Amino acid sequence: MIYTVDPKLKTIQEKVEAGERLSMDDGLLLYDPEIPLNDVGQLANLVRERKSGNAAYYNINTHLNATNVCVYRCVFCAFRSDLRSAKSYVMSDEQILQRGAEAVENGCTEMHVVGGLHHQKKFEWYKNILQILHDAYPQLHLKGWTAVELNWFEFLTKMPMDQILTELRDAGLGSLPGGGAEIFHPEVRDQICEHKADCKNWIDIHRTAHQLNIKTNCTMLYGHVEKPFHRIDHLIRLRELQDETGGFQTFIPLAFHPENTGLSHIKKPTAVEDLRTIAVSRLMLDNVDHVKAYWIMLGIGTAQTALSYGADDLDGTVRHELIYHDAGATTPEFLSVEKLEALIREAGREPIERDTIYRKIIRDENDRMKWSVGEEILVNA
Ligand code: V47
Repeated sequence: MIYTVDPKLKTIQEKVEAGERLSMDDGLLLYDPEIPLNDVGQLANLVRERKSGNAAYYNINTHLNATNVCVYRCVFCAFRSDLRSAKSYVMSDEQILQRGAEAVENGCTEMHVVGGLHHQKKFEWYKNILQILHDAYPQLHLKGWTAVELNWFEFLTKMPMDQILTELRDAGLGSLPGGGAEIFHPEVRDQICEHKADCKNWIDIHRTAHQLNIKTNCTMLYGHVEKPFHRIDHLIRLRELQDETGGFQTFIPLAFHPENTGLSHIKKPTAVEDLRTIAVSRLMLDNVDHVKAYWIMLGIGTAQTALSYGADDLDGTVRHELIYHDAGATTPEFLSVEKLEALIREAGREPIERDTIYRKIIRDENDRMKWSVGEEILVNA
């Protein structure tokens, strides 16, 4: 049920109610500051509840960034390091396995594995990270390597992308995270990360993954030098690939955090901007099932509110997150399941634990994972 919205939104409201697709102009109007945020939010909430009802998803997960050394110097990134900087690190296989052990001990179902493009590491080093983790802890879903890393592996190996992805899948890769998308439009991309994978590379890599039946996520980094036009253009490009393949599971709008970056003069987006971007994304990406309010980045209060502005997922319990914390995020390093569920309930939603590919997890009385609805999965003994 929608209350009265601004008369300028009448056509958009009719389209949303009829399940019709929104255009570039519609997207730009939704970003007009004169259009009340709550009106945009109500429309997004309609779509959100149509897709997910009252459910709000989360998972039990952890991050692994095996190195911060990176050949690229994206101006928005506070995490990367030069090869010889005092800040640089490379984890050993033992340290990586230790993280796997810790993840399993904490009941994690997912490890989010990304990092820098190390000047001296070969494709085999990256593949081996998945292999050793998968061999030791097959119950952990490895969501690993963004399209930017995959594009780097293509450069290193000269192998075709389907072969790279097949080798990684054989080693233990479960799905791809959505990072590295930033803003596709070259007017912006050339200013913030001119050397790395461009829009065509990013889209082609995700298309290849989808063709191999590997699910992926997608993201947009907003709140730096881009304008609303670039954001809507970005969302439309994602929507077009999704029409073709249906392989995106969730969209994650990522708010720029300026501290310790080459853009530290820019102010972090406000909660109002965050909520509007989540709502506009939900409305534009009519063919993507889920929109994540990544609490690490948004802060807990905004993430809770976002569950009524289009988002239906908070990401996870999260441990060892570095990309946002290096860039000034003040959110906790970790949230327990009890805390996450309480936050979701407080926001008026029903918490649902999911695995990485959005199967509902059922646990037994000893908290051991028994089932993902739809398909039996490993018992987390
Ligand atoms: O690609 C880097 C962004 C991304 C900053 O797939 C920054 O489930 C803000 O993609 N301020 C990596 N953003 C994180 C990411 C992600 C996160 C959570 C879940 C998933 C998923 C994916 O973080 C990068 C870049 O867009 N980023 N530096 C910064 N200073």
